[in-house]
Amino acid sequence: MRHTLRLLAIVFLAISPFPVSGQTNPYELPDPLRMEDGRIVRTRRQWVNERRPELMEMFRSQMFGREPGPAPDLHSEVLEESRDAFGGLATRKQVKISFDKEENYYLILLMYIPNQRKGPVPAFLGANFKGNHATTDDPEVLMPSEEKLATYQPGYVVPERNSNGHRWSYDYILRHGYAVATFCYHDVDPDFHDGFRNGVHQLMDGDNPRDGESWGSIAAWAWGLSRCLDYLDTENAVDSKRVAVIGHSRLGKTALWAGATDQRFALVISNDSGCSGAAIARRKYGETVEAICRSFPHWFCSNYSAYGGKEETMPWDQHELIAMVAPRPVYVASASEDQWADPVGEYYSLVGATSVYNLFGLDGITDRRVPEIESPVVVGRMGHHIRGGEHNVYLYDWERFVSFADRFLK
Ligand code: GTR
Repeated sequence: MRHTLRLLAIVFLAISPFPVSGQTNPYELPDPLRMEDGRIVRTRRQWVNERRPELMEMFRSQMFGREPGPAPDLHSEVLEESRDAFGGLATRKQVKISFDKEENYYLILLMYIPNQRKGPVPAFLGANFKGNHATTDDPEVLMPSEEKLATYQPGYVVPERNSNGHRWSYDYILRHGYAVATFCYHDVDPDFHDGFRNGVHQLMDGDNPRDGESWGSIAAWAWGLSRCLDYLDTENAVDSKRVAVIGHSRLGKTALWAGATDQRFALVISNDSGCSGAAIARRKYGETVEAICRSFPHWFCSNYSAYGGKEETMPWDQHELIAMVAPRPVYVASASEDQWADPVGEYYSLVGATSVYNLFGLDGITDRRVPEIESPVVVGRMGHHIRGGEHNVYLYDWERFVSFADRFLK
């Protein structure tokens, strides 16, 4: 009887209208606290030792694939450093982080560290789409080298300087006392499907045959974020215990997976991550599992495509990816016109993860009425907003991320 009532309530809530569009079919979310054998998780210990590993195994084997261990020979070289960035506001540091001894595999990390600081500062770390030089008008930022470009997609056209500058509010972040670090995601794994011959797959897998659980590109980018954190651990000006991992869109999915696989990240932010990120798959609203696997098969392990059109058979849903961040702070941001990413479904992931935060004695978001546009919500260690406008990252988003991080990383 109790079960029937709960089911009716879920069905009713799933089909009720909300201020941001996104009506969908009835569905029932898997209970993050229910073990595969039916037992209900009642203690943090059970979550940490039993249920979380079970879910991680699910995400690894069915969705992102199994990421390898650390890089065989991680080392770094400072290519350029200056205290004069942005008129003296920050120190700019451009570091080559190599994964192997021969330096065949590396990324270039662009870092800005506020000059006004008393000790190590907290930081935001996120991959970028178009290259470090495209995140700013700072003319000293290195362009991608010919050697690197040769590994990118054939015909790749180098974006102009500052062409994605609006997404990186460096000035604002630095003035609020945070360092910020970014690298181009193609450096780790070029974003095109060549059968995993390129990028770090080749380095870490060699000629090992791939199977349904082999890691895809999102797992590779997340692995790259972890390697940057390895490096930040050696960087005195940054406190590697206070690093927020952040990403937009496919890199928002990546940030969530990095936050799940690497619990050293102190805070996790997904911006417009949508399908296979924060959005509930069972809603099948906007981008679906089938659509994403058709367009971007290389982002995932090949087992994932079996759930296309059959989301209700998934033994998990995306609220459990959010739950994997618990008890650390998590922020999910959406944009009102970004219906492809399903803002309503992104919000419901937070609601769905709350029971896990509760287990840690923390509050979470429980209100099923989706907040109005630009009415940010913070409950316990969960934050959320829907910016008015398109799929993108703007200063408005960074203002929210910084104010959320101020609560936990300062
Ligand atoms: C879209 C894709 C989304 C999102 C986006 C992006 O084409 O359908 O899942 O990741 O790309 O990364 O910009």
